[in-house]
Amino acid sequence: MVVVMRLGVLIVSCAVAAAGCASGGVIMDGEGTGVDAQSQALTQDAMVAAPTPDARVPQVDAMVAPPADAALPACTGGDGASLDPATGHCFIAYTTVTRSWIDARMACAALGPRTQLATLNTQAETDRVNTLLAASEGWIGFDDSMVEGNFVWVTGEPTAYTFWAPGEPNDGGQNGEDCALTNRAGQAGRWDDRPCAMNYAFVCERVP
Ligand SMILES: [Ca+2]
Ligand SMILES: [Ca+2]
Ligand SMILES: [Ca+2]
Repeated sequence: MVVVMRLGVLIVSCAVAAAGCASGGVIMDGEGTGVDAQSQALTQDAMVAAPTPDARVPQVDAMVAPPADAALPACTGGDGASLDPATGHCFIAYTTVTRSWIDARMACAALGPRTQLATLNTQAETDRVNTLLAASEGWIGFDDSMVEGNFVWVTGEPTAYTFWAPGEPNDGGQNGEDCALTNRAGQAGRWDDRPCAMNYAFVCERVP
C-alpha cells in the first residue's frame, strides 16, 4: 500500500512537474520522502475521517465483546462442556459414566443451583448437546412418567419444539418407555424414549 501510494504520488508529481522526471525518478523518490509521507498522512486521514471515525470504533468493540459472561462461573466439568454464547447456558456431558434417568437427574442437580438434566428447547441446543455426546446416546430432562404420552421438561419449559426420531416416542417394550434421550444412533441425532431404568450417558444444563 505504501509502495503503491508513493508511486501514485510520484506519478502525479511527474505529471504536474514534467521536468526532471525521466532523469530523476529515483532521486525524487529519495528527495521527496518527507513530502510523500505528508501526502500519505493527509490522504489516509481524509479516508479514515470521512465516516465519523470516533463513533465507529466503540461500536465495533461493543459487538465483539462478550455480554456479561465475566460474572458467570466457567463452563467446565464432566467429560466435556460447551457454553452457548447466545444464551449463556452451559451444557455438561457425561459420556464415560452411565446412569439410570433418575440417577442422571440427581447427578445434574447435585452439580449446583440452576443445573438440571439438559432441556433441549431449540435445534441449536440439540445440536450443541449432540456434538458433546459424540458417539453416545444421552439422557435429557424430558419424560412422560406422570401422564403417559405427555412428555414434559424437568424445568417445566414449553414443549413446542421436539426432535423425535421417526416413530418415536413409541413407549416400546413390555414395560413401556418414559424417559427421553438424544443423539439416537443412526437417526441423525434425533430423540427416542427408552426405559428409565436403563443406563446411558447424560447431559446437564446450567442456566445463568
Ligand atoms: Ca435448554
Ligand atoms: Ca411413555
Ligand atoms: Ca422408543
